[in-house]
Amino acid sequence: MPKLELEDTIAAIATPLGEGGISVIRLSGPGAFACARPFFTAPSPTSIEEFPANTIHWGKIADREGRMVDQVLLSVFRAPHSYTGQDVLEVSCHGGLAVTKKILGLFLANGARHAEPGEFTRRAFLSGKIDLTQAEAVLDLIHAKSDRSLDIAVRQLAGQLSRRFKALKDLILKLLAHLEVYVDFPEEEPETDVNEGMRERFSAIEAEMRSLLDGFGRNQLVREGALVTILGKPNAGKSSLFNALLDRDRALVSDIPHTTRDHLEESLEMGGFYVRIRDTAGLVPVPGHPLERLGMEKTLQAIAESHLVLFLVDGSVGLDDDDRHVFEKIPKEKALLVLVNKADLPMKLDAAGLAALTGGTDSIRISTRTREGLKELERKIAAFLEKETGEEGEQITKLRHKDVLEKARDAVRRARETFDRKESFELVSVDLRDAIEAMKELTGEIYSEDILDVLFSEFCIGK
Ligand SMILES: Nc1nc2c(ncn2[C@@H]2O[C@H](COP(=O)(O)OP(=O)(O)O)[C@@H](O)[C@H]2O)c(=O)[nH]1
Ligand SMILES: [Mg+2]
Repeated sequence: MPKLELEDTIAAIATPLGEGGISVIRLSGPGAFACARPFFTAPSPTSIEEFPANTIHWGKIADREGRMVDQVLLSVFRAPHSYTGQDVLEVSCHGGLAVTKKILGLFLANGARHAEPGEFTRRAFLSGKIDLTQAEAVLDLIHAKSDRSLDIAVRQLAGQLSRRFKALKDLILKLLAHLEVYVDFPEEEPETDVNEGMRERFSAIEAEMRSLLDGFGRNQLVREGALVTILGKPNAGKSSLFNALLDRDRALVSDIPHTTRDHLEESLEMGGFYVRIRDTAGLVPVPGHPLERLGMEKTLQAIAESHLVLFLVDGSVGLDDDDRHVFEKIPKEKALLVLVNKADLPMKLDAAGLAALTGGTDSIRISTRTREGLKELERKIAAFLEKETGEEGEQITKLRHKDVLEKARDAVRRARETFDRKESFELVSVDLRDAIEAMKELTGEIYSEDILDVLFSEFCIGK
């Protein structure tokens, strides 16, 4: 049934719509060459249908009436050696809106259908060029906002995560094969060491599933960004720090307390990580203005959501009850960095008092004015994220992976429990087969149209 989807020829603009150096219009399908032929002329007399695979040709695109549209480069790919696994043509024209749309229009008027979002990648999947986790990696690669995310997407696209899934599936298959020997010969009572061997296989499978599932939260941190919140009493310099980290004047800074009412959030890259940094309204024991109270509620919410809190104190004044009040609002288990700001001014802060308040947490001296200590702060934030996300192996990246893997895990658990109760191996193998089915869903060996529709609807047109 899905093969039908591959029978027509699709076309789309593959570059962002707007003005730029070049734009690319992509054609894929059995009719790609026939579709472009009437419009493209090259200086050589060869017809485009004879152009060899993996070649690029300079030429002109003209409409049916022979009016020149643009000078272009035509890239030629032939099935199965193309992105989609089909015949593919890519026209690189000058990057203007009118010219790009005009060329697409010519193709659409000559038999091509406008591609759906992600349809080129969907075809790559349907023709077996990539599996489902690799298709998902294409999207992650496009959306990657930091070196870290990019790295994960590239490895997943290269098939590393799929290999880990396949290895896990093989472990389950082997266990099943082992069991079935005894299903076929029920009179053979397994020896104790055989039982022991099977128990070990169960543990290995369950451990691998746990490890994959554990990676999900860490990976989310890498992809969606770590939330880092700046906290401190009014006038500590939170907004100044926010601006200094962003390297621009994003938040209003003034020596009037409570200048910041709402919290602001901006993202930046720090040590290869995608970080969402938040400036907050100062917390005071007794809010004066109603807006102040609202601002503080938002600050409390920001603390709860944060992965890391930057507790900022003003070193040019002594530690006071306002600082203590702010510190009390930080839950004990929150990851924390203590910053002493305004290091460019004479220090009045009592270091021992600060250490007593923060339970001996090391502090970093900074000045948002001279930028002293900011590099060290960025290093510390990156080191924290390094530790949180871990370096090891491939990780699952999608909610879909997590859901399907949990389904497989539950099936394996049921199988193991049946096995432990010494019930018939036939019952054990029923659950193991369910686990294998779930593993096949993970890589897309089995899939439904609905799953593909959801996955590819997130893509842009032309990808
Ligand atoms: N000397 C000095 N003044 C600073 C520094 N950081 C902030 N300030 C000043 O402290 C005041 C309060 O800053 P602001 O960022 O609005 O504080 P917030 O209320 O915590 O957001 C402003 O007048 C800033 O110019 C610093 O590192 N050194
Ligand atoms: Mg502020």
